[in-house]
Amino acid sequence: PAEVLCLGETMSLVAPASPVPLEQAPTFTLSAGGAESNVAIHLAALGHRVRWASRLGDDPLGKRVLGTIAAAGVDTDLVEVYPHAPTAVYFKDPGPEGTRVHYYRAGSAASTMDEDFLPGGELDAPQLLHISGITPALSEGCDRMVRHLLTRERGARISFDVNHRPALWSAEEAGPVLRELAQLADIVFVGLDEAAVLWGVKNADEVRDLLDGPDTVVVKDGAEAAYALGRSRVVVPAPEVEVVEPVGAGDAFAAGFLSGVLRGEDDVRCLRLGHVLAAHSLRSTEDHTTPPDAESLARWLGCDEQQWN
Ligand code: KDG
Repeated sequence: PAEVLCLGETMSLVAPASPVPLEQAPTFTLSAGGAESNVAIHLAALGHRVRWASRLGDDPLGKRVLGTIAAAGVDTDLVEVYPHAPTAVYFKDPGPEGTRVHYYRAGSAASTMDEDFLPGGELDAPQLLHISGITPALSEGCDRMVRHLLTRERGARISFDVNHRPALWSAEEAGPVLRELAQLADIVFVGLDEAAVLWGVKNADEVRDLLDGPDTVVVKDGAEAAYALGRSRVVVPAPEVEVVEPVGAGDAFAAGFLSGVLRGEDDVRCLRLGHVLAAHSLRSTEDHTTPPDAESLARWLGCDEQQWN
């Protein structure tokens, strides 16, 4: 049985082969991009048994997405192919101010999911169910599905990455909804910059005051540090990284942290694993890359963060 079930939309991802703006880029790669399936792919690469569930269109892009995720070692048995709506597409547009994304996802197959998606038992097997704040922004049905998952009686702990996507909904609209949903989860990931925009908070402790429901709140303060605020309060500084392209690093961080949770590591080592995977992802234009091998992971985990840079 899978240890983790990740649930959410995955799109076909068109990205410039080198980090230049979409308008000028001469060549592109076509891959699969979705926050939750990115987490699944990282976890599979780290040796975990992981499943991804979603809906895809009955089209070549959907087949390609499915093939990519399955080839990464993720169980895709629960993925539904839906004949009445297409697989979504998005483009990455790297620029001097960071990477912008352009979505072609309204009315996609995944946006038709609702509270009847994945009945009963299928959700109970995993130790962790990983979902994100992208899903409730996709449609009313998807919003109901997420609420249903968070409020039903459950065996699995729920990991919720806040993942505010401004291209889908404004901070005014998203703020109260994402706070309400995050309060119902067990482990929450949120960027400090994102929390500042959504909720007007200034530091990690203020995030924790606002989110007192989950047993662990992980606050990522960009290139500075990450905090795990639970029964204890732990801070681990981030390693120095030369950033090639940032999209997808949050998913890598979540996967690293969750891998630590599954291995029964303490919060410090969970945060370190998060940083190591995020650093790896920041150096690539792809959403997911091969993670560091077991030997370098052990080396990172074993050394004190003062020695990181
Ligand atoms: O975290 C990366 C994701 O944002 C990206 O792969 C696409 O899932 C995605 C989204 O909805 O933005």
